This record gives sequence, C-alpha cells and structure tokens, in this order.
Amino acid sequence: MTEIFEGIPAIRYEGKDSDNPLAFKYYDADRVILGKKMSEHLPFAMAWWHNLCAGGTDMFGRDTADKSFGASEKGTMEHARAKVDAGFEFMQKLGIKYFCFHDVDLVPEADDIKVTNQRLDEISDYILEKMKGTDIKCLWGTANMFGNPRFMNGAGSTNSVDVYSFAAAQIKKALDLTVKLGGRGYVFWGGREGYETLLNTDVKFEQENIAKLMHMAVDYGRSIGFTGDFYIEPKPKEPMKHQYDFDAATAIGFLRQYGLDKDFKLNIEANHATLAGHTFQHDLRISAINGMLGSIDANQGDTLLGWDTDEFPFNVYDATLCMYEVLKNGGLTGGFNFDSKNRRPSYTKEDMFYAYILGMDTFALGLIKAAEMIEDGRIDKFIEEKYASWKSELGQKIRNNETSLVELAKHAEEMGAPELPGSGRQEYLEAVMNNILFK
Ligand code: XUL
Ligand code: CO
Repeated sequence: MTEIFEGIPAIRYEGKDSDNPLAFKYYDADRVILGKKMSEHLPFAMAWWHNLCAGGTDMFGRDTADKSFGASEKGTMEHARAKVDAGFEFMQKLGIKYFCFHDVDLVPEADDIKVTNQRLDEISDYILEKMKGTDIKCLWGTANMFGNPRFMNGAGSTNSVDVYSFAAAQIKKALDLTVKLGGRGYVFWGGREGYETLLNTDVKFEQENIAKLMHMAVDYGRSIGFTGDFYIEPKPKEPMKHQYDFDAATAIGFLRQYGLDKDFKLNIEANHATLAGHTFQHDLRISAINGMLGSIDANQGDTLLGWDTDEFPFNVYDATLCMYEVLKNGGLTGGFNFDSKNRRPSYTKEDMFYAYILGMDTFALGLIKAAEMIEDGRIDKFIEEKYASWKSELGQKIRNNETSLVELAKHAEEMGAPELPGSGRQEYLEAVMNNILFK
C-alpha cells in the first residue's frame, strides 16, 4: 500500500515544551485524568466529509486543496477507495479511533438508489477490511438529506411523498451501514427541515411527518440490531431561515412531544449553539440536565461572522467549559466528532494534520483544566452556598411540594422586606477559572 501522507510520521505526545508542529503538546492518550485515560474521556472522530471530501470550495471560489489522494478521476469508485485509504492512514497516524460519515461522502451518488446502494455495499466491505487489525470504528452514520435538489423542500418535512420515500430509503441504507461498521449512533441533522416563509408552509403537518420518519427509523434500526442512540443535531438556521431543531431545548421538546425521547439523545455542535445565540456550554447543560447529552460535534464559530464557519476548536475557555459539562455528565455515550474544516488557504496535507493536532490538543487541555476546576472545588462550593437558603425548613417544603401561595404569602407578610439574595460573584468566579487555567 503506498503511503498517501508521505513524510508525515505517526503523531506522538511530546509535551508542552516541544516545538515540533507534528506532535501533541497536551493530548497524551494514556494519561489518567479523574481515574480514566484521556483516550477514553475523548473518543475523537474524523468527519469523512470535511477531511476527505471538501477541498475548500466556497460561494466565491473553487477548491484549493487536492483531495484526490492519488485517484486518477474524482467522483469515481477508485476515488472512493482512495479516500478510504487516506482516511485510515490519517486516523492511524493521529491515533483517532472513530469516524463519522454521510452516505454520499463514501461513494458518488447515482440517480438510481439501487446503484448507489451497490456502491455503498462495495465501499463498506472495503472499510470493514481496513478496520481489521485496527481498533477504528464508526462513531455515527447519517444520510445526507439536504444536498440533492430533491430535498429543496425538506426530507421528512417535504411536500412530496416520493421524496419522503426516497429519504426513508436513504435512512434505511445508512442505518444498515452504521450497524455494519459498528456505529455507536445515528444522526439526524435537519438542514432542510424548516422553512423560509409561512406563506407556503404547514408547520404542524411537516413536524408530524418528521416525527413519523424518525419513528420508522427507530423501528427499523432496532429490528436490525442497532442498540446505539439516535441523535438530533440542533441548528437554528443555515441553510434554512427557520430550522425546526433550533437548539437543544427545542429539540428536546419535539422528541418528548412525539414520544421519541427514549431512543434519541442530542449531538451538540459548538458552532450551531452559538448560531442559536447560546454558548456551547449552555446547549450542553440543557442536554445534560434532561439526560440527553449524547455526542458532540467539536468545532467553533467566529463571532464576527454570522454563519457556520466550522473552524477547528482553538478556544481553550470554551473547550474547558465543554469538558466541565461532559465530566459532570459522567462522559458521553458518543464522542467528539471534528465537524471542522481547514481554512481555505490551509490547503496542504500538513495542514490537515495541524488542524487535528490543534483540535485534539485543545480538547485535551480542556479536559485537564476542567478536571482541575472540579478538583479545586471553589466553583462547586460557591454554587452550593448560593442556594443554601433552600436547606431551611421552608425551602424544603417548597422543594417537596408541601406548601402553597397562601403559606408563602403569610411568610412574606411576617418577614417584611427580604434581604438581598447575595452576590452572584461572577468576576470572582471568572478569576478562579483564570487562576486554574494559567497556573
Ligand atoms: C451541518 C452539520 C452536518 C451534520 C451532519 O451544519 O453540522 O455536517 O453534522 O449532517
Ligand atoms: Co455537525
């Protein structure tokens, strides 16, 4: 087998004093943090689409990066196999144990789904062969139900029964592949499930149909032995103006309304949370407290740009606050998928590695620092003390639903004006975080 990333060695941990750009400074797979190896805390995944397919094309210009990986023609099965070779060499050199895929990332799509499915059978056999002798597996699979023009009015939310059936067929096949490749999860990202104007849209009808498609996916998945989690990946907008899975809270409400909450969790993407006007940490917390934090699409946005820039995570504050939520959640059933792409001028093979090293080191630092925040205890102590008045007899009565507005009003009348509730101490707590980050 010819080496595709020639000249790039296996990436090793060299520590924070190393200046080797092809080495980890913080990600030390075997280092134990809070009783678990870093590699277990951080099941990283490679996103097939950004890493192996996307060459930098944007609305104003074509590819800058050559992702042919030695194939003579792109969009062929020869190219599909070259991407598998490149992907496995890439993951092995970085020590990444998982990958995520859309059906059409793996093979060129034909007009006839039977032909596409044959190609998917062939490529998944090849992937299985490559998996042998490695511990690489699929983290999650999904069907691309947004790229093809047929999905212009949505997939589960489409007005066309034929398009809906086509989406069903793609989901069925993507589930088959996910199970075949040992996937932990199956994702629904509803890029076209939404609307531009209510003048042409029956929202209730569309949402009911999305739920029906998800129920059919659960029934089929369980019937073929898929025991993992289904995920909704919330995103408020882009490409649609209003997307139904706006944020974690909206998606949780939808899952509960339609009885899908036992089989589904959420796949939270940092840049989607910020597009919804939240912090990444907010959507993680909302998922976690509802028992629905399943997996993470690791990336970051740019506050100066209003779209999904899918940058490799570099912001250590955000990564630390993310890992704080993940540790408090007892980990993830899914993992950390780098749904991230190189900037367009970072077009070389080395850049592909620098990007993953940046992302993995950022989350490793986040893990180290989040564990220190928990061990330090000052933040937990503050929160415990902040709510101390609830330990009183009256506080306990409220918590246990043993009181009434009448009783509370009587208490208020007897006490006169209550004292101020105590400082929120935000600046003190931010200083604690800085103290831990930079000690
Ligand atoms: C798009 C996005 C998708 C999903 C999978 O913003 O995040 O790549 O992760 O369809
Ligand atoms: Co994503």
